[in-house]
Amino acid sequence: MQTARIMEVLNVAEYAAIAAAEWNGKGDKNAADQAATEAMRQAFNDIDFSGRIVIGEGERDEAPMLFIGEELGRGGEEIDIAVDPLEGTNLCAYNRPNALTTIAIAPRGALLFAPDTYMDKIAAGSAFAAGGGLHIDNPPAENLRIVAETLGKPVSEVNVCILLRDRHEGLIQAVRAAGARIRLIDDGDVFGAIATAVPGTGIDLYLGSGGSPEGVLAATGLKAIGGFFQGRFDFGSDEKATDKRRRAEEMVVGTAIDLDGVLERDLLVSSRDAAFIACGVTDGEMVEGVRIDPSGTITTSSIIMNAADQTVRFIKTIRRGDSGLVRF
Ligand code: VTB
Repeated sequence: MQTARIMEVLNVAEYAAIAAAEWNGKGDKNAADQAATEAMRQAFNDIDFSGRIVIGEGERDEAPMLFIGEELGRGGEEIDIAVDPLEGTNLCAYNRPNALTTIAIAPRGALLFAPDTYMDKIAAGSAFAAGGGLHIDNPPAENLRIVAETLGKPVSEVNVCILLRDRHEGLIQAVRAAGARIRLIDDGDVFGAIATAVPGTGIDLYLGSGGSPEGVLAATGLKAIGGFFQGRFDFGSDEKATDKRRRAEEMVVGTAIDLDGVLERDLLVSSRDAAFIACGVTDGEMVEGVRIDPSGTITTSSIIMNAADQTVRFIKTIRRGDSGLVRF
């Protein structure tokens, strides 16, 4: 992605974060999500490109905006877009760390249309670009041994990020039995997966099942900077499972996706060119949240992972307030 395009999309993520941050700690996750979604859509529509949502707020009949298939922008370069306008709506509503606005972009056709189902995931940073033996089907202890060996530290110092969910009880027990540390998160597994590639977060490995759309977003960032990601759809076994699988079958027609197979990073994001952009809403280890100075100056912090120029950028943007002054 051209740097100029990236900056335009960064602007979109920033606008969404500023809109969502109004709701930090206000206990209303739906209002926060709606604010982020509306701001994101408006800002995308100001760009001279032909954007198409492949991962968004839902299907056309269930989401009023940023629905799958929605066309955005004023026309131009054809780009596919995956968004989670507010990743961690609860994190924002309760002012907990790491609520982000997230966007992935890639050339038309490169991002998987992810079905609305869970995905088992394993993610790690660029020390594992070639995998190094990591595999979603390995027992956790084996993956932990590989991470420890590659990073040159004992398993007892390996830090694994896992979503705090009942379905992860067995996984958590296995990781504890192996002796590793666990960073349990309430929500926000895009952060959890991406954080494996960002020094300073302290997270070495991400394991567990979260949303499939969030999987594609994380895979884009990890691909852009040479990290490791594998997934596998999990349709569950309840009464909705058959319906979910049927919808997923429709979505992957004509692709190389095996609904029960291992989803390698490059199946989820098939182009060499791709970028992941996230802006902080609440404070976190990777980026800070939105700051609004009494003068009205607004400061946002974002991360951009861009495959085209093989960069990771941490960007702090300061917007002048009504006073017209920039206060640092
Ligand atoms: C994750 C996480 C999200 O949903 O994908 C998770 O990244 C999965 O769903 O922030 P469950 O909550 O049903 O486990 C979120 O927590 C919320 O969308």
